[in-house]
Amino acid sequence: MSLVRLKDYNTNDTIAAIATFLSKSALGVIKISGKDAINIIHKVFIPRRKKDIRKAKTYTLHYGWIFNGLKRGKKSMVDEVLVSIMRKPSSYTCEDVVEISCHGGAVVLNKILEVILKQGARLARPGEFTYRAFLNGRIDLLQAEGIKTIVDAKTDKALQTAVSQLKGEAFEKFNEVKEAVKDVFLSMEADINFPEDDSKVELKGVKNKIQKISAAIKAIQDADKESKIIKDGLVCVICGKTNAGKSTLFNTLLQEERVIVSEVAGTTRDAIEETINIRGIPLRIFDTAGILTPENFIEKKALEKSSKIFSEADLIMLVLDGSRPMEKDDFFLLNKIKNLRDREDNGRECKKSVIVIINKSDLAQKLNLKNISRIKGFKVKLSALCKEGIEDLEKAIVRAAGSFSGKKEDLVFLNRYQSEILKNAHKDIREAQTYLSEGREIDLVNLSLKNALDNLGKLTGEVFCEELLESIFNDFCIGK
Ligand SMILES: Nc1nc2c(ncn2[C@@H]2O[C@H](COP(=O)(O)OP(=O)(O)OP(=O)(O)O)[C@@H](O)[C@H]2O)c(=O)[nH]1
Ligand SMILES: [Mg+2]
Repeated sequence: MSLVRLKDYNTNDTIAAIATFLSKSALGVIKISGKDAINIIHKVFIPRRKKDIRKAKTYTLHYGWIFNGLKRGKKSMVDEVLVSIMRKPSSYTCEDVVEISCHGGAVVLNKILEVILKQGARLARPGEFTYRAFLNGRIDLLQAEGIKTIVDAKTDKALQTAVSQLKGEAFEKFNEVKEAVKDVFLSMEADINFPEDDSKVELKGVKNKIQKISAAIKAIQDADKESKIIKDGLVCVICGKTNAGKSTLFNTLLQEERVIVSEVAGTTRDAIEETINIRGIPLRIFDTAGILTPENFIEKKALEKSSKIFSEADLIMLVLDGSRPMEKDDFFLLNKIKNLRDREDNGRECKKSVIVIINKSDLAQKLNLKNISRIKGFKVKLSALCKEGIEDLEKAIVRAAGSFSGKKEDLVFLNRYQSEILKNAHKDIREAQTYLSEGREIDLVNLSLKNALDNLGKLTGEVFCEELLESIFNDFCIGK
């Protein structure tokens, strides 16, 4: 979809769009919003009871026919419909809104839309209805993001969180932080302007307040990260040496023969992604190549790909072959995971969960479990081939994901741009902290606080930011 610029969202005209899927379905809905919405429907609608639709009260339903708007007659009829009238300001957009419920199907929907456009409505751009709701003050930007998430929700949990965001809870959270920053900023400002005043700001108190603000922003950032997992899925990589049974496990989890499995070492070359829902947690699961010492170009590429996914994954599932003693490649991967963990302990890496899987439990076991005792993480014995022990793995996945999935009331959905702005606000606050601890001029501290205020204001919608608006509304579908 091409990028829509904010200037294209003219708010003076009347917009229309198909709001439902363009496929064979029982019902379809077309929305019209704007000052001419009711006039337009009047020109193309024949109510069964010969009432004037222009006089219809708000929140009323009208049965009748859409015709082509030219000549009334049997041939010009397009569809039998129900028209709902919602007058401003109590509508989705706060403007006059008309919704036409017609029969589903691409032809009829397109035909009705065409008739409406001919009467002077303009085809709505992505998210334009919601954009008008925002401009007219009915929703804030965080609620807009919440609406988008409701539409995109893949799991119950994502839906619940998005709904609470829609109720304005996220806005409250950001507003609280912003007010706290404003408080400190104003007290310092007063101190700069009236230095002779007795009420000199007490620096220790200020430091404490800023510390609290920093922690509050950090908490929202953590919640944002968790929410992204709930929304987009936990990125999970299946790694292990060749022939460990990675692809077999991948297929078993997917419950289909998605990838090729064979006793030839190096069967899987590419990284293959699928999304599955394990007990309510969406997993973006990757099967990767087991090759660790590439001998040709393809194998080199395969290794590069699996390494990249390994580094980006939230959850690592290391598959070991229980029917064989540990080998060089197993040790290599175990060490890689251990190093990662050590870096995490030093706070230099973001947290990853690890599940060590001892596969082929149906065969005689030759793997020395001592070798994996030093790895922190869940350990599961299973047979991917015989589908035994898969329940235990699922339980481990849920527990591993548990370290991500916080309480739903703490979560918040932000788009990438919003996350970036929040990150900048945090940077500003940390800068203010540094200046304070270095005993720098109050002016300098306040400059950082001012920047933080600006960034937080963008998130609450108080500060106009074109790029942010575009980033939100561009991602909407047309008709929302
Ligand atoms: N007995 C037994 N054999 C298994 C099990 N899991 C996998 N295998 C066999 O092990 C061989 C390798 O399995 P794959 O799933 O292709 O292994 P992989 O780890 O994906 O291997 P590469 O793609 O080459 O890295 C196949 O012959 C599988 O049938 C298991 O639980 N028990
Ligand atoms: Mg494979």
